[in-house]
This record gives sequence, C-alpha cells and structure tokens, in this order.
Amino acid sequence: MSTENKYNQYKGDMMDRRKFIISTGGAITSLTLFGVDAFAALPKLRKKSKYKIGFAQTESNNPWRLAQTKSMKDTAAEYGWDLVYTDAAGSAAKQVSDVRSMIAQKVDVILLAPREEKPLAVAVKEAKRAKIPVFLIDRNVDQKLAKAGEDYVAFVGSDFVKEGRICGEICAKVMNGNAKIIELQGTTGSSPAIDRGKGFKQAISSHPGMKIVASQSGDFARDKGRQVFETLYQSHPEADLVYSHNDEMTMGAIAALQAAGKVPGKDVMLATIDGTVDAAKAVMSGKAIVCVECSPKFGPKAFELIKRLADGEKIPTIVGNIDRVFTRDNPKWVRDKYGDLAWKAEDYLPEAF
Ligand code: GZL
Repeated sequence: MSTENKYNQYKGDMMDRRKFIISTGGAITSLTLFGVDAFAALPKLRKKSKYKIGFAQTESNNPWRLAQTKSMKDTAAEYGWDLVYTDAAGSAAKQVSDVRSMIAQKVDVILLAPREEKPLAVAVKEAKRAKIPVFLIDRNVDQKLAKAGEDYVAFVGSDFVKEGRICGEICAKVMNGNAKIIELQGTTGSSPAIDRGKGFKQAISSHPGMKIVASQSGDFARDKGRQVFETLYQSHPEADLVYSHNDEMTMGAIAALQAAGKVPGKDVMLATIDGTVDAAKAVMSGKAIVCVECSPKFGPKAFELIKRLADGEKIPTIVGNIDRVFTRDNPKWVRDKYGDLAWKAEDYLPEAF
C-alpha cells in the first residue's frame, strides 16, 4: 500500500476513533448532565441518634390522607426524630417543589407519596443527586423514569392491581357474572388509579356479562365522586354496580343514589377500597358488597426501614402491605378464596380510620 494510502487509512481510523470517543464521551456526559445517572449508587444513610425526615404529602382532602399524615407524625414523635412535613394541596407541581425545599434543607431521608407517577420522578432523581435516600410511600413513580433500588430505596405500599382484582372477583361472583358497571377512578396518573383499574378489568375479563358502561375520575374525593357519579348515572340508569377506587368516592356515590331515591345495595351494588369507618359501616349495612383494605398507617413501617437502612441492611425494592378483604358475612367462598385475609367488616371496624 502506498504511503499516501497508508496515511489516509490511518486518518480514517483516527476519525473513527475520534468519533467513537466523542460519541461515548457525549453519551456519558448526557447521562450525567440530564440526570440519567444510572451508574451512581443509591445514597447511603450515616448512623446517628437523631434524623431530620422529610415527609411530602400529596394533599389532606380525605380521611385516608389525614390518617397517613397522623401515622407519620406520631411515629416521628415516638422516635424523637425531626419531621419536615409538607402538603402539596393536590398539586404534583407543588409536591415537586416541596421535595426541592427538603433537599435545600438537607433532610437526611425523604418519604414521598408521589401524587402522580410521572411528574414526581424528577424530584426522586434530584434527591438522589443530592445524596438523600428516598422511600416512596403508598404510591409509586413511573418505573421507566425512576427505578426502585437505583433511584430510590424502595416502594412501600399495597399491590393496587391485586386490590382491583379482588374487587372484580367478588363483584363477578355476587352479580353472577352480569353487571353494568360505573367505575369511579382515583386521581388521574396516580399508581393506585392506574393499577386498581387494571386489576378490576383483569378480573372481569373472563365474564362477558360484566361490562363497564362508564368510567371517570373523581380524584379520590367524596364530593367530586358524588358529582361524577350523578352525571354518569344519569347517562347510564341501567348501571347496577359501582366499582370505586376509594371509599370517599364510594360514599359520594351512595349519597347520590339516595338523593335519586335509589337503595344502595339493592338497586345498585358497590365495591370499594381503603377501609374507612364509613366504608366498613356501608359493608355491614349491605350498601357495599366488599371493601378491600389499603391501610394508610405507614409510620411504623417507614421509620423501621430508615433504621434498617442506617444499619447498612439491604432493603428490598418493594415492601408490601397486607390488604384484607371485608364483607358483611365473610361467607365460606370468600374465606376459601382469600384465607386469613377474609374478615367480617364488623370485626375490622375498631381498626378502621
Ligand atoms: C392508596 C392511596 C389512595 C387511597 C385514597 O395507597 O394513595 O390515595 O386509596 C387516597 O383514599 O387519596
């Protein structure tokens, strides 16, 4: 090969090598610049006698939220640790800025209940970059945007798909596989709303007679749930079953049915999730077929996990809740299917929130 050709060959190789270095260098830069720091390890938690814990709450518009907040505050007091509490008042954007303020205050750990799966992933990654461990409490973030065990320590909460599936299974059995269903969805984009809808549809998919005739978000709120149900029921008077993603919206639907001269539990059956006092009583009185538990009492479990993290333990990426199944009579077929999780609502009532 002539000298000139050898030089051109060398130049070409160098160009290829330069291109490779620029492209990979650029990729690594962009990975760190744009926060896709998938290579960085989870932040550690130094062992000390007292911590400053941030708890970023979504809102305080229902008994579930109030009970969750009380559980966190009571547990922080028992531990003697400082709690920095924020309330996003139903705004995901405010919840992101609440987390940013905790980062600025250099809290030791952040407990976050992401109001919606996508917007809060940004806050999770910013906390990681600030070397603050995050536990996602009760709700999750979109796993394509932030991952447990990589960007945050763990998700601590219920299996929402299973909650929805149990509601669907029990409704299908009680309605003999035939129902026109109005679905009251939780907060749009929240993991409980997404997955409770998924689980219920999975369960009824094997029953062609179980048809969802209308589905709309009541934002997990009682009055919004009432208004939404009223509108949907006016358009679908044939509906004979309400599947509601939480008790507050269920209570709204019951109020709307009664205002329309209908008898809940007779003209229209209801299935619900959470385990509030009102819902337990609705099951006991036959207004609701079933209430699947979703306990808000996260304080003890969350603080125990913080201690274990400080002790250097490997924390599982999912720390699940046990959700019981409350019916009025806890019949044999329910006990056979759900075992020890099957309870009579009246036996659960003293624990209800
Ligand atoms: C579920 C929780 C939900 C409750 C609602 O873990 O996120 O939010 O089911 C609450 O009652 O508003």
